[in-house]
Amino acid sequence: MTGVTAYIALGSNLENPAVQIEAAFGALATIAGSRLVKRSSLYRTAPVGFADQPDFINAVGAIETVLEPRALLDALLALEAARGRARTFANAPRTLDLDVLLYGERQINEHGLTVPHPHMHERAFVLVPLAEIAPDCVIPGRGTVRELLRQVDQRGVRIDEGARKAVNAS
Ligand code: PH2
Ligand code: MG
Ligand code: MG
Repeated sequence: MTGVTAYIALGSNLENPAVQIEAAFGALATIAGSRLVKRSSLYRTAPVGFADQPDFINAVGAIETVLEPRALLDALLALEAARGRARTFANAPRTLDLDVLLYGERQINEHGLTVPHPHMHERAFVLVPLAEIAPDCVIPGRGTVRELLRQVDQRGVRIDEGARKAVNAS
């Protein structure tokens, strides 16, 4: 299959986040016309934006896909809904968030679909796991992941050994 490489951010801070993220990697691998080609470790991260909520588990996956960006987004939203994602307010706690970070080098500005993800270059909880699997990847209009990572505060983002154990035990 020849397709485009897209990077997906995974996040959860409700209902056993590490299990949610592991299940989400499994689900990403089942999206039609797509295959999961890389996945980062699981990271435990302090909440950004709305602070009064549990820590997150975050990770990043790379898929190769023949789906157009809108069809990919729809598939991700369906996976979120299947995990019981409720949309209440911006940055609210969630069982599963799946965001399109990058779709090749395309820049897209459509309703509900902005690629590159408009905040990815400033969020350590995205850049740290992305750098683990694709440090030389270019964020169009911004620079390489490696360069951008140097400019963010990485405190509050760490590999979660506890999460790994929780997943193995389940
Ligand atoms: N997602 C947000 C807002 N804040 N903070 C962390 N640590 N991890 C996230 O995934 C996250 C967040 C909006 O999607
Ligand atoms: Mg989202
Ligand atoms: Mg998000």
